[in-house]
Amino acid sequence: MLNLGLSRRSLLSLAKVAHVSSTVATKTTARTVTGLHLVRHALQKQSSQGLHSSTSFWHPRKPRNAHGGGNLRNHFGNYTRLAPTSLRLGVVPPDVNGLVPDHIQKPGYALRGEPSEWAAGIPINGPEDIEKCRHAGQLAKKILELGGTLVKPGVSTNEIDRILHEAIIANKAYPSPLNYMGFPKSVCTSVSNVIAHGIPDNRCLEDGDIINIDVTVYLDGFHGDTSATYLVGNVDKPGKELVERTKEALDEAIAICRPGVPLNRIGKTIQAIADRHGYTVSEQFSGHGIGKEFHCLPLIYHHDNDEDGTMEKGMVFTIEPMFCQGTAVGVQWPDKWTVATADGGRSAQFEHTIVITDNGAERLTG
Ligand SMILES: [Co+2]
Repeated sequence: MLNLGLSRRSLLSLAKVAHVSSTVATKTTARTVTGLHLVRHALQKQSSQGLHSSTSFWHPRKPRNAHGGGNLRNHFGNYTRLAPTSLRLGVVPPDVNGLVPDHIQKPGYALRGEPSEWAAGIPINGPEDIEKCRHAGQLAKKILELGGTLVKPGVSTNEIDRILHEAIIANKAYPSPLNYMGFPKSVCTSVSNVIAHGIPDNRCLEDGDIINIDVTVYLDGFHGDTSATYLVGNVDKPGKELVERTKEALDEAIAICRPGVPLNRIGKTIQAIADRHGYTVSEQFSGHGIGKEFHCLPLIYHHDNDEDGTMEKGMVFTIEPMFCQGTAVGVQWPDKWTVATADGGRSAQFEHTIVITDNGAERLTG
């Protein structure tokens, strides 16, 4: 779970989606305007310039909120689009002391919510640290699999969060997302048009949803991070294909990893698969180094990129591509966490933590 903000390329594709002239986007810098504000800004410009407005973009026919029920048919398929249920800004940070027993070893940010500064370089892990990453990774895998068994219509994402939280604690680990920069829950649950960082709530899963469950655990001083997208009941064909292709992209990307390979080969591999099948790749989130820290270098971009850096034995990082049906540009909800596609299309994600070995890569969460 690492939000990079909007890239310049994303801004340009947002302009395309909103049918706004590209001058609007080029005048707007990625760092000064985010998410929803950016969209509003673009649309104000758009109306003041009397340009054609896209109804499917900003006003999906009869927008329904997450609790409204009923399926919404649109050109991306047959599923319910989620929308914010509150305009309250931000979230209330969790009561970590009330939720996690004293005997559980907590990461440095757990009580204050502030992660530490990043180290300048990419950590190279020795055999002992890798073994600990493997333990954390294998627990994350087990918890995610438990999450998968809970996915069915009628189950709330709060319920999934509660059960996984208890299971993580029972295994003497800490749920890494809890109070990471104030995140209020123990796992992320991102449903249908939510790209990432969805917050578990009392919405019940519906037949036809897809849901990504993102699990990170902190065990014996090391984090392990994995996620998968599950089908809820009967999902339409475009939804199933989106999920399958995203998983395929992660598998293909892991398959090219070994010492000496440029890190940017990961993004090129993933982008090629997305292009072949007509999907877009989120550029707002990246994979990341992981180990003693939840997030560290290297950043792993999933889109076509020319960043520097070469894989070395002992590097531990995540690969976690997000494919989208329409635009990959996301807007952030008022909760300041949830990022959903700007056009309401669905997004799927899969993630593993891997370590670079002598002649390939091992899935620590596989
Ligand atoms: Co991650």
